[in-house]
Amino acid sequence: MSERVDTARTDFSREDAHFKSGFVALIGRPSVGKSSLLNALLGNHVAIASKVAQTTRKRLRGILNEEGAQIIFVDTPGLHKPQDALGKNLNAVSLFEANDSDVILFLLDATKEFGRGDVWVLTQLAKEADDIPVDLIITKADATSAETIDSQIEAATKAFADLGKKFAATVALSAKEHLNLQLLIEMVRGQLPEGPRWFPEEQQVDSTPEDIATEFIREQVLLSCREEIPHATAVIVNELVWRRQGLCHIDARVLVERNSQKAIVVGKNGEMIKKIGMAARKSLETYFHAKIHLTLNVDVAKKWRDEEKYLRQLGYAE
Ligand SMILES: Nc1nc2c(ncn2[C@@H]2O[C@H](COP(=O)(O)OP(=O)(O)OP(=O)(O)O)[C@@H](O)[C@H]2O)c(=O)[nH]1
Ligand SMILES: [Mg+2]
Repeated sequence: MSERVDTARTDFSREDAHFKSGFVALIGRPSVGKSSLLNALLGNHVAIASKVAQTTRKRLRGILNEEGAQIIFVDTPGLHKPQDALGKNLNAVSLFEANDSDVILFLLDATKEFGRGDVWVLTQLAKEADDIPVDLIITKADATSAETIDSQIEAATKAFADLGKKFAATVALSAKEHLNLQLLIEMVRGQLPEGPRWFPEEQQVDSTPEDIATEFIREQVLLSCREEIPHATAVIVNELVWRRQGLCHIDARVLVERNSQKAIVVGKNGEMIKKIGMAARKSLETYFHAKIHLTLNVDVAKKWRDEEKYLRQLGYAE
């Protein structure tokens, strides 16, 4: 709770005696659709989403203001079997956020059979966040049948019951088709305690402009490159300066782990990095409503995923 008071709480006055507010953690295995759901709930592209597992590497708070309530949805990294120090840190972030929330949404992909990874996540929740209500959220309902959704609900409910727990509520939804999102908002609102407005009404996320730039550049690497490149890539923003109103200069470094990866990200005659830069600039211009001047360099940082020094510099370590 101390961190929340330091960084987020800006207005301690209650709007009225019955104002509702709280933190709602989006928890689940990689690629279940946590970040896509956050974007759909906020109606804006704030969190990066891709087919690659472990797209999200940092907590991201998205703030939804409703009449008489403020709901803070917290996007988290997918819980998975870690392969390196980065993976261990990502899991720790997700479990910390689950523990620090008022409501947990356990997201289950309707298109992937309920499995051991999901049971592991539920076990962690039963252990680490024992006293917090957990809702079952079936995602990607647009991409499967009603029967499959029912069997997913049945499997997850049984697995949670085997741990002596019960979901507080269940919703099947689609971020892609905006199906049942309002239902989710109403349901969560009913589960929140009375509390203050934690963030000013005009604030939509708790990320800095540098965080947004880092992520939007990394998103384009994930969308443009395959195989091991997405996992081996990190981005550092060296400089973000507003030259004047409506014109921002961003200088950033794309880190990869090997020379061979650098050759792929740079591409023949620099074509790949040019494509990545152009696409990132476009999405940053949409987000910031400004003209963006972006310079990108690609550097090799050997084994950065296991190097405490890099993990700290990238904000992936405690
Ligand atoms: N059909 C369909 N696809 C979806 C939906 N939501 C997300 N996806 C797809 O699922 C993939 C993973 O989505 P993300 O939102 O990045 O998943 P995540 O849970 O945040 O993944 P990590 O950050 O890696 O843990 C992407 O290719 C999305 O386009 C949905 O409602 N319907
Ligand atoms: Mg994500």
